Amino acid sequence: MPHQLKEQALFIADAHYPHHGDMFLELLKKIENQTIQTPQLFLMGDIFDLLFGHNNYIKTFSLQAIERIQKLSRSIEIIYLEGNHDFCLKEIFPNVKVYSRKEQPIHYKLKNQDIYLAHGDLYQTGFGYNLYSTLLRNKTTLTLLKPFQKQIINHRMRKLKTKKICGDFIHYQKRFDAIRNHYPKNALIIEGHFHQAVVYKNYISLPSLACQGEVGVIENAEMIFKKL
Ligand SMILES: [Mn+2]
Repeated sequence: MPHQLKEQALFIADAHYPHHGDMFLELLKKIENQTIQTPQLFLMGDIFDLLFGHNNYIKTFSLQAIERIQKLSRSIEIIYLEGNHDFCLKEIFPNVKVYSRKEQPIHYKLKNQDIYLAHGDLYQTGFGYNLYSTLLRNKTTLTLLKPFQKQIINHRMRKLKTKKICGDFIHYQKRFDAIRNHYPKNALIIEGHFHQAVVYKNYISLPSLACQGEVGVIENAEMIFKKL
């Protein structure tokens, strides 16, 4: 039985924390002090610009946000779909329902409507990308890389900090149609990853918190985008 999406469910996608501002941290604070009330928080991937498990050094860049999610996950339901920048998260967030790329998409219902959720990098990515993500999201690889971790992570974080991640995705129709082909025609697909904040046929490309500064919210059984 698929789970139900709840009224006022909140979808945060592509915050790319700790770069691109403090909006993600502010949102977590507001949820914690109940300025924003939600029964169900979906973290749709690339919430962190770089975070993975089995490594303590990478956590030092995002400690405040990590601790807030850990704390919040003891009081509300948090579902975390790993992205291409944040993975192997189960050991970091034991009380969060974490879904790796391999475990996506996840099937939900919104009343009678079938909903499929994924970060957005499941299909149409190519062999190289698939191999790269399988290798990188592997405990052994992460352990082997440990002696070089500071250099690799510092270098990566420096690059990511200045990377331009916002912009219009030209010809997104073709890509979104290709993704849509993997799903039942009458289902609704909700993904992040593309930073577009558009609804195209039955495909919802969520806003990126880093780019549009918006989140998705379920109101009257429909997904709307808004600033909080
Ligand atoms: Mn992504």
